[in-house]
Amino acid sequence: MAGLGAAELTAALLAPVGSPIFAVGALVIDRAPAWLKELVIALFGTADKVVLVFCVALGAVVLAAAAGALEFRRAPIGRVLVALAGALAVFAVLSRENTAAFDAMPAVLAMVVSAVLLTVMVAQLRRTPGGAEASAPDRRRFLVWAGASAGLGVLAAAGGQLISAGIRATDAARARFTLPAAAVPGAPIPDGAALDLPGLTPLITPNADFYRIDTALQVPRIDPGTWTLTVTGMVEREIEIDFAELLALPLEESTTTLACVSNAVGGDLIGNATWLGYPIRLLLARARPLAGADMVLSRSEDGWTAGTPLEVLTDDRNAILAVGMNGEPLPLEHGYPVRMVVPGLYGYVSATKWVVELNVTRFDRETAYWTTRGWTARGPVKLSSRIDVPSRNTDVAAGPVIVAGVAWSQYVGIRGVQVQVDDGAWNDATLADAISADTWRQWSWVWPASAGRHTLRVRATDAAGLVQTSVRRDVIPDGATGLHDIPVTVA
Ligand SMILES: Nc1nc2c(c(=O)[nH]1)N[C@H]1C(S)=C(S)[C@@H](COP(=O)(O)O)O[C@H]1N2
Ligand SMILES: [Mo]
Repeated sequence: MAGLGAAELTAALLAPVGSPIFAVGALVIDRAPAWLKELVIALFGTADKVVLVFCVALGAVVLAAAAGALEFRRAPIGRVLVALAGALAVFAVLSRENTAAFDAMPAVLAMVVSAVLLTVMVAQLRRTPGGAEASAPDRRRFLVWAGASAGLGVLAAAGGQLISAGIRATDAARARFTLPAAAVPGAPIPDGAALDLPGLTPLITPNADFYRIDTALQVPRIDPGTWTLTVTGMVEREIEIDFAELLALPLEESTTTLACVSNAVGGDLIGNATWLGYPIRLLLARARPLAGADMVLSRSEDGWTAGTPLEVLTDDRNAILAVGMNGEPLPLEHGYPVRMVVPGLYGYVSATKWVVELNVTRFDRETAYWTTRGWTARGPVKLSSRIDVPSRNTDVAAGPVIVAGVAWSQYVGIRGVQVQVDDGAWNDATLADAISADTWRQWSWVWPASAGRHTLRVRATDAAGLVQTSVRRDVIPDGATGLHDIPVTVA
């Protein structure tokens, strides 16, 4: 524990990417099978990262205890165990994107401190013949040593985390940066787009409430002064652009609903924001993609990748390199300084945060992060709808009851929403005004509720006339289908 604590402290001070706990956690994220990740997200939602860090730390405590017991019984097995754990941590750090030998220092330090403490403490315990049946004062001295080093370790680790959290929170560059005005303002949001019903998800999701899904245990901290984006691969002319150049381009505003492929029926891994950014199609036009190219593999600073169909990035939609989110610079967790936003595709194939490269290539040549892990290569968003009001399992009074929610089919748009009570007929809901085809649309319906237990069910129809399917399918491999229903008791 003291070893790990020392490591977290040095990591915070000298090599933020070298934190052994986070590096091992990241290794687990990259290597864990898809079903395990789905289970963890299903059980803990967006708290998945906290759970993972806790598990890795717990694993370290168990390992420390095992090392102590083994070292006492049969030296040097305990030290060998510590060395193996240290080697795993070093491997974990070095297998990350953008790490150097220096970043492995905290892990090496953890190993050395742990091994020394282990040797000293076991020697103490040995001083009395009989060991485990050591005299009371000796045992007390040992316990004090063990307790003190574990305590110091926890303190140092916590201190290390506080320091790096502080650095993150006070990211000076982001605080200093003011967003340029939009050269092309977004379509105005009609007054009638928001129903303002209690319990209904707000039309625009505040940044602080926006769902967050990524593989980054530690949020990448990119200095916008050194950020560049390159357009590489199958292009006539490779391009490099820095942050100042990007901000000087005519930026466009657009409101787009972003959804995660892991969003279950009725789930909340979806949010709607007004973004400010530069059209990717204009940047690609400058690079001039070669005939035969059909995919853009975007890469983030921490090595994550997404494969987006080239045609989606060159058609008329608002696929942008975003720098602003709801009037603010992108929050660190949502991709500061620059991310992609593409209407109509799930995030895993399009919404690369902390983006640094667009590699023009082919689907038969490259695979992206999630497509090597059981998800399909192309991920158009599926027509879907959700009931927000009344909330699940609430009791309502008989008589007129407002039922409301959201429906979405980004880039296509929503034409209708219907609600069913138990197995009755489908009733047309009233649609709120649309912002555009790229955003979710609110709806409501007044239910003449009769006493008893009922099930409310919703389905949407898209602008092309497609009716949402009732066939239930899991989120793997390309997004859930099925209708959202909720139980309601009418008193
Ligand atoms: N660099 C990076 N970008 C990423 C991801 C990631 O893991 N790393 N996850 C993607 C996924 S799966 C989704 S759904 C969206 C979520 O974006 P948000 O966290 O801003 O809501 O980001 C996408 N961009
Ligand atoms: Mo996602």
